[in-house]
Order: sequence, then C-alpha cells, then structure tokens
Amino acid sequence: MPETPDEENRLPPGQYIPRGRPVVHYGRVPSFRPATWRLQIFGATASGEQHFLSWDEFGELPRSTVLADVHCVTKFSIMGTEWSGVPAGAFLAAVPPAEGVRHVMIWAEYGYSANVRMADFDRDSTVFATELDGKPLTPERGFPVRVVVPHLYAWKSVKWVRAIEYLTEDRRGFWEDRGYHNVADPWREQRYSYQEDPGEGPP
Ligand SMILES: Nc1nc2c(c(=O)[nH]1)N[C@H]1C(S)=C(S)[C@@H](COP(=O)(O)O)O[C@H]1N2
Ligand SMILES: [Mo]
Repeated sequence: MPETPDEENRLPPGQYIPRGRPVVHYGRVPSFRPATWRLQIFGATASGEQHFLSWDEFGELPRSTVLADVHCVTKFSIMGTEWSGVPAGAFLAAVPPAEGVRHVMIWAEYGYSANVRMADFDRDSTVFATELDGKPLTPERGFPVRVVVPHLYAWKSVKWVRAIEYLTEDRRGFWEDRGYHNVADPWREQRYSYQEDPGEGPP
C-alpha cells in the first residue's frame, strides 16, 4: 500500500507497492574481479574506436545522486530509492558517441541486454549506480555497477553492466526481443511489444 498521498501520486497505472524490496533477475549473480573488470564502449563511438574504462578510470568520473522509484513490469514498484554513481551525461562526455547515435544497448554479464533511446539514456536521472541508499550495491542488486533508468520499466535498469554499445539504428535487447515493449514507459503502461505504435521499435 502507498504510505503517503505523495507515494500514491508517484505510482504509475497498474503498479502496487509490495512489502519489502523484491530482487528480480534472470540467471546467476556474477562475481566481480576489480583487476580484470572493465567497461567496454563500442559501436558508433565519436573516435571510431572502441574504448575500455578500468575500474579505477570509471571511479574518477564525476558522480551524482538520484532519488527514484523503480517500476517492474510484473507490477511491483520500489519507492524512494537513492542511487549514487556516474550520471549518464558525464559518461557520454567521457566517451562520446558519434553523431547520429540515437540508441544505446546496455550489456551485462552473461549476455543480458536492454536497448534505450538516447533521449532516455541522456537524462539527469540516468545513472551508472555503484551505491543504493548510501551503501555499495549488494551483489544481487548489481554490484559493482548498474545502469538505472528510473523513468522506464526496470528491466532496462541493467545490473552488472559490462558494456555500452552506441547504435545508429535501434535493435531489441533481451526482453524487448521476448515480447516486451521497446520503449517501456510505465506512465503509458508500455508493457508488451504488441502495444507498440509504428516508429516505437524495430520488428
Ligand atoms: N543484468 C540484469 N539486469 C537486470 C535484470 C536481469 O535479469 N539481468 N532484471 C531486470 C528486472 S526485470 C528488474 S525488475 C530489475 C530488478 O531490480 P532489483 O532486483 O534491484 O529489484 O532488474 C533488472 N535488471
Ligand atoms: Mo522486472
């Protein structure tokens, strides 16, 4: 149940507030090795080359904190979470995309992926989070880094992120390819791919 009228207003249609904070993901929780971890940036980069950020290099990027509600397409919402890490804007400035990049594929360990429109990725609320509520992410929440895109359904908030691919043409990620909506705006209840309007996604 919403605890305050404010929370009620922040709940997108069809969502509910569960007890506790569920953990949801497909597959195993990967382990983190700081010495070999690197974030790969590939596809249509401005330089035309792929880039790698080591754990130390990633740690030198600017940081910010975002207050967000997280909405799972299975209808629970986790309200009032605080994510700290590298904002997408700082990431894009450090490793810029080529002109004409309109989409981003966010890749995790084990091949999980989610595509996000650049207009959704490049927002002040999108963050490469290393902390939840002031504490390092736990392994099951995405340690060491998770991309949080709070204004879209949470399957787009990729845990254990390992690569960012810049796309000039849209391509469906893991769940988008399995019947889920390409855009995934919870306020418009864009849950399933059959709801897509022309232009909202590739086939
Ligand atoms: N790498 C990865 N990230 C993922 C998933 C996944 O299966 N793999 N599941 C997504 C889904 S469907 C949801 S609802 C959220 C759940 O986040 P939580 O476990 O912190 O509640 O993680 C998202 N990020
Ligand atoms: Mo989800």
